[in-house]
Amino acid sequence: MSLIIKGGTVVNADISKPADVYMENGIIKAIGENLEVPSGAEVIDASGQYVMPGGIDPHTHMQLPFMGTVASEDFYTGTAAGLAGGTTMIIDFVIPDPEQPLMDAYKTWRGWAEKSCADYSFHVAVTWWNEGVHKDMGTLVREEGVNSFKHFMAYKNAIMADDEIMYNSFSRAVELGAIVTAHAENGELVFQLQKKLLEMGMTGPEAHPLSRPPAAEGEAANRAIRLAEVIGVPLYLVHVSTKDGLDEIIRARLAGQRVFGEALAGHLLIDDSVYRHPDFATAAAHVMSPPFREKLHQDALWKGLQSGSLQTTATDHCCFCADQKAAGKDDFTLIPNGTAGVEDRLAVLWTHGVSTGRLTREEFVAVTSANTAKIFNIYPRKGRIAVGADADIVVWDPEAHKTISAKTHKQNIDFNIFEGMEVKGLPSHTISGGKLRYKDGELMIEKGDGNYIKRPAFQPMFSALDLAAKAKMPTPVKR
Ligand code: DUC
Ligand code: ZN
Ligand code: ZN
Repeated sequence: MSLIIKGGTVVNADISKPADVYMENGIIKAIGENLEVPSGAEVIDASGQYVMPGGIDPHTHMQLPFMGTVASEDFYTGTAAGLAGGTTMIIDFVIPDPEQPLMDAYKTWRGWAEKSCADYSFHVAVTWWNEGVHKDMGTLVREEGVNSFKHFMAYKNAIMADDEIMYNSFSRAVELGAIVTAHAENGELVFQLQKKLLEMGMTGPEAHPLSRPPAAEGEAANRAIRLAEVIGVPLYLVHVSTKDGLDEIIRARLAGQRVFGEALAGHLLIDDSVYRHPDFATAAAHVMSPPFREKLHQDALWKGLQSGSLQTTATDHCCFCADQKAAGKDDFTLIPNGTAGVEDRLAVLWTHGVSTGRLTREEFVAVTSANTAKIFNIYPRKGRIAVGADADIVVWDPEAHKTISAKTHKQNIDFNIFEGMEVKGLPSHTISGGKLRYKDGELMIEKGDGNYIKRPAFQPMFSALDLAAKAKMPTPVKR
């Protein structure tokens, strides 16, 4: 199976140049101007278009069992919607129930994901702690290609990781050469504020952002960062939604700490007024955590991306339809948290990032694929158009435009948070594993086309505690 893209401009995170790209059996074999068309190769004309690494969405939740229901988008429909938007890989989350062995949950998610039609990988959440979790983390890193572990600092009485769990898990991650990630919100504060708001009679979605103030993110971001600092583990903060969280990242990075931050397309573009919409269904459709914020935070997040203080973009794609959201009609804390976006991320970031001059084309590639591939250790196999890399490519037509709508999107959800948004710049073709999977509105996919991507561990590091012990810990006073 061979394919050649002719006449486009190849855009990588560091450089752009006019070049044809030839691929065979899923791997890029040649890049150069005026390549000859090998006999039998399928030809894609990319004149006037950009040839970029396929998007990697490092934060999705396909068919997640959550808050008493199951996300409506499964691994097949979700990866298909991603391909339609130029995204060729997702990193989803295995989320064990407390007391469930990590390996059991991991095998369950692997089974669900077999129907994916684009490549996928998994972060694994640490929601509880015992010796078995310690052992399973080792198996996941050494045998299964998992190099990142997630910690939910919110969702008290469910999946929340307290400081003790984080201490144990962060310390184990250092030994294994893994990176830790965190959903940074102070779960106790959120829990107490939810109770208080309900007692005050505030039962509607307008109470959702009030129960999760920016300070709750700032505090948790700082706590995760400080734990990671002492333990000496690299940390990736998912869905940074506030200036408060971003400021903690900036401070830590200036101090030399390996801390990374992710921005969601939704947080960059939607503000908290959506929760005050008079129609319950519309307001509830926007309920996700952390919530959409006041505009000042959007400005900060854009600046964070522009300056490199935030490195990646994602969606937290987690779909619940109106009938599922209705579970919280009389109590906002029961509205399943989640919104969609895997199909729209690239188009909205191009439109509001590149077309506005906030990001260059190369920076767009950095924040939509290359940086994620680097942080999660699959670069340059993914996130780069290079000889030897996987042939996961989006051919991007900067002139194509559309109006985003739930009526026409491919995502399996009855609502789109970007409804009515005009976007200019869309994929004309998406190639995944060297095969054309999407062309001008049509998907050419089958269940199981995608592969599980192992992510190797980083060089295991000594923990800061070990180093401190060797270097500077005082010897006990003898009496
Ligand atoms: N936030 C959401 O909105 N949904 C899933 C999990 C999360 O942290
Ligand atoms: Zn989260
Ligand atoms: Zn999430």
